[in-house]
Amino acid sequence: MPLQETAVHERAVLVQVIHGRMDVDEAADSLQELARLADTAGIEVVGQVTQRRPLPDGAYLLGKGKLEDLRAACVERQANQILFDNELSAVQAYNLNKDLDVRVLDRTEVILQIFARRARSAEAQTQVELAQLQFLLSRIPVLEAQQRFKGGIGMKGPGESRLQLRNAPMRRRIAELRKKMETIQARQSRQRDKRQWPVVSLVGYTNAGKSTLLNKLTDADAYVDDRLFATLDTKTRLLRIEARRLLLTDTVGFIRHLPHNLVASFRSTLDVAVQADLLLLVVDASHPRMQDHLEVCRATLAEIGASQVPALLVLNKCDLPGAAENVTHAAEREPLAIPVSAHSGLGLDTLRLAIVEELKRCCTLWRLPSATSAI
Ligand SMILES: Nc1nc2c(ncn2[C@@H]2O[C@H](COP(=O)(O)OP(=O)(O)OP(=O)(O)O)[C@@H](O)[C@H]2O)c(=O)[nH]1
Ligand SMILES: [Mg+2]
Repeated sequence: MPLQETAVHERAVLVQVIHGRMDVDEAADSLQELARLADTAGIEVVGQVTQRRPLPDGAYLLGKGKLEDLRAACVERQANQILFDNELSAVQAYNLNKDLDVRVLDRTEVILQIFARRARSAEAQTQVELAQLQFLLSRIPVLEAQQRFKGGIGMKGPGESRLQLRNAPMRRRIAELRKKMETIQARQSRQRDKRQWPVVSLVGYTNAGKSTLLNKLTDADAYVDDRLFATLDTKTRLLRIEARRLLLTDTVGFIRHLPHNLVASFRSTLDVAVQADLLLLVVDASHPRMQDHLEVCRATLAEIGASQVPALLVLNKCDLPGAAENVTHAAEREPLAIPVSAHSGLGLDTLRLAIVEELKRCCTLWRLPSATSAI
């Protein structure tokens, strides 16, 4: 469901600067992804401006000429927002917002906006608020530097102390939220220690079909949508295989350039993956950039400390025509990958068997009698 809460109709021009050794095809896919993120955020995309340059401009990211093109495109298309696919530095964001008449956001801010509007549980809301405050704090040095300049070089000007006073409640709130998250994490960890059944976590790129797989395997009713970041609140369901039980958990999807603040703030949600006995790493096999998605997932798993958790690679959406080529290529590089279709049910029996084999091998809980006892 798109985010309909926005009162003003939001119309955006997308911007991307391709520089250095950036892969052109991956950049094109990333821009398409930004358009989908905008759609999820309820923002209509009305145009796009791209530029190739050896190095990004330190002050504006774009060159001066392109900046004027962008200004003209906004007027012509009646855009009230500009969304940059590149991450903006605090200085670039400040300059662009000051010089252009419309609101300027980068990819990180668009993702944060989606998370802020979609988070439903208290836990997800706390995590999002923490990420937002940390993001805001990262943008403040420029304002501080300006105030310092006004107060005199090398001196503590009145502006700086005003800003510090303004920051103080923000820092206090961050400390409060961190404490709250620590309490939640400690509670979750105690619950996990008491668990009787192995935990298998569905992880993977956003829109790969994790929630659909959870629903199909366990008769659950997790929210499924052809939009990015449909799931922000994790769901756990009991899965029975061969008269044994395990817990299957859905998680937040990964995406390229996932903001680090968000990863850090979503620690308690992502810990479901770190603490799992087995991961089902799900990718959309029908996507032309499947291999990039897989690399992003593995890098994110490493970032959250889950790269040592045993994992089965699941190639989903094999019912779609685009999947055949990816599956053939993957078979060479990843011989243990399991092609499935959560829609048609293809490959799900193989997946169940593979889960059992892997748990037998790596999970002591699976061998305990409790895994078969009555609920
Ligand atoms: N054709 C096809 N579509 C699928 C399959 N599995 C899921 N989908 C579709 O892919 C879209 C995304 O599915 P979700 O289950 O919401 O994906 P997700 O990985 O949970 O996505 P996020 O929660 O956003 O990270 C939906 O439109 C699903 O109907 C499949 O096997 N085949
Ligand atoms: Mg989902």
